[in-house]
Amino acid sequence: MDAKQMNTVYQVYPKSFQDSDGDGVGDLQGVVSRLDYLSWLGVDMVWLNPVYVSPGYDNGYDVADYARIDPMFGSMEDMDELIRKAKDRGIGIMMDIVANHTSHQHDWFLQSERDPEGAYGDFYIWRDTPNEWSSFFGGGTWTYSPIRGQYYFHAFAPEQPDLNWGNEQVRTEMAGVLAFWAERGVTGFRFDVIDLIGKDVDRKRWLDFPLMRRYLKDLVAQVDTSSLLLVGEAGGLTPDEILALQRDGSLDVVFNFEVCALDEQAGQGKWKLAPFEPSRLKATLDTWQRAFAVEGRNSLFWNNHDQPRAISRWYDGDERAAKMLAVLLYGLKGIPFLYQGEEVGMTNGMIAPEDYQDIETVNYLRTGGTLDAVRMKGRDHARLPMEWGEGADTFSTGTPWLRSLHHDEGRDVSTMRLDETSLLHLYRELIALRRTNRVLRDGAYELVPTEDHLYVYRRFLAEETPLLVVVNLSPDTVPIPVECGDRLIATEQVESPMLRPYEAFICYNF
Ligand code: TEU
Repeated sequence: MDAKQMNTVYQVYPKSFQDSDGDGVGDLQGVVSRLDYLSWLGVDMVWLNPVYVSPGYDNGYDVADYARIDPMFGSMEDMDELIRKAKDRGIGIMMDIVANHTSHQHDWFLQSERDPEGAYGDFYIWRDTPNEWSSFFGGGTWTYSPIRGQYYFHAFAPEQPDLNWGNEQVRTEMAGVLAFWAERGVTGFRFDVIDLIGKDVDRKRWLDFPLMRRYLKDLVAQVDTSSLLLVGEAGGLTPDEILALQRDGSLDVVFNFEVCALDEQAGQGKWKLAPFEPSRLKATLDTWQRAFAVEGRNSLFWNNHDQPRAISRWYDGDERAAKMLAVLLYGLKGIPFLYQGEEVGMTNGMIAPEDYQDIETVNYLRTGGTLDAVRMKGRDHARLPMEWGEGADTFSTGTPWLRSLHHDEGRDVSTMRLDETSLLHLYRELIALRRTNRVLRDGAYELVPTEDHLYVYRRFLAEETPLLVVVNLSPDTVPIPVECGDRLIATEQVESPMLRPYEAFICYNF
C-alpha cells in the first residue's frame, strides 16, 4: 500500500469510538475490535486523535510524553497490536503529531521552567514582559511562571505551552518523535496546527510563512517520509502557500477551514453564527478545487473532532442532505476524510448544559457565551460516542464519558448495515468507487455553470470517459440542467426526470 496514494482516511476519536473495558471511555482495544467494520467500509487509513500520555486539559492535545500511551487508552502493546492488525487488513494508522505545543507537565517544560540555562531552557517561548494577545481558548497568550520568574507563551490553554521552533534542538527532538512512530509502522502523520510553528510572537503575527516553511522542511528532512502520508492542519495558509509545501515534499494535503466557517460571521470568531448559504458552499469549494485543479491535492472533509456535524449546522439534520453531502464530497478532487459517525448521519445530538466538558466551550460559557452557539459549534457535539446500535453492540457497557440526551432513530451502524439503501451503504459504495475509478481519484476538476442552488462539476482524465457530478443543494424539486449518461452512483434508488430535494448523483458525461 502506498500511503501517498491513499483513497479514504477514516478519523477515529479514540475517546468516543469504542470502549472495551466498560469504564465509559473509548480505548485502543476498542479500535482493534472494530477493525473488521472499518475494513468492510473500505477505508485505507485511520487517523487516530492523540493517545499519548496527557493530563487531558485539551483531550490529549496537551502531550506529556510522545512515546508513551495514556493508560486511559491502553498500552504500547495495544498500540502495536492495532498497527499490526490494521496492516493485516490493508489499513494504515496515521498518528496525530502535536508539534506546536506540549503539556505543561511535559518533562521539557518542567526542566525549562526550573533551569533557564539548562538543555531545555530555550525550548519554550519565555519573555520578561508579555504583550497583549488573545489565545484561541479565551484569555491572553502569556502566563507567568513563578518558578522561572518569566512569562511563557501559549496559543491555546495555559496548560499548553508553545515550543520555541526557532530552536534547532526543538526540531531535532520532534523529528525524533516522528522517527519513533515511523519505526513502529505507522503510515502517516497529521500535524496539529502546523502553521503556528511559524508565528512571530513579538510582532503578534500567527504566521510568518517563509519561517514556517523552513522549520517544517527542516523537520521533515530529518526523517524518511517518502512512504508516509503527511497531512497538515493549517487554517492560515493560502492555496499558493500549500502548493509550495507540497512541492517541498513537506505536506501532501492540508486541512483548511473555510468551508467549516460558512456558518460564522466573517472575522468574528467561531461563536458568532451566520445563516448558511448553499451558494457560498459551492463558491468556496469551487475556489479550492480550482486552486488544485492541475497540481497538488485538497483535503476533503465536512467534520472532525473540532467541527460539529455539518448536517446539523446547515441542514437541520436532514438525512437526504447527509447523502447529498456524501456524493458531493466524494466526487471532488482530493483525499476524503470521513469522521466517525458521519457514515451513519450522526447529528449534534443534545447535551445537558452541565455536561459540557471541552475547555473551549467551558471557557466560552463561563464568560457569557450562549447555549445556542454551543449547540451548533461546541466541540463536545462532535465528540459524542459513536452510534453502533442497541444492546450489547454499543459504545460502552458502562456510563459514557459524554452523553447525548437525544438519539436519532435508526442512525446507527447495526441498523444501517441491514439496509442497502442507507447512508452507510452509500458511503461504502462511494469509497469503493473512488478506489476503482481513476477519473474520480486523479481526474481534473471543472465547474459546469448552473444556477446557485445546483452544483454541477466535471471530472476528466486523458482518454477516460469524463464524469459529471450533479448535486441539488436545495430542498426543491428542479429540472436536471445537463445531459447525463449512465449513473454510477446516486442518493436515490430510482431515476427521475427531475432532481428531487437534495438529490445527487455521479454519471458519465459523453
Ligand atoms: O485545532 C486547531 C484549531 O485551530 C482549533 O483552535 C480550532 O480553531 C478550534 O478547535 C475550533 O473550535 C487543533 C486540534 O484539532 C484541536 O482539537 C486542539 O484543541 C488544538 O489544535 C490545540 O492543540
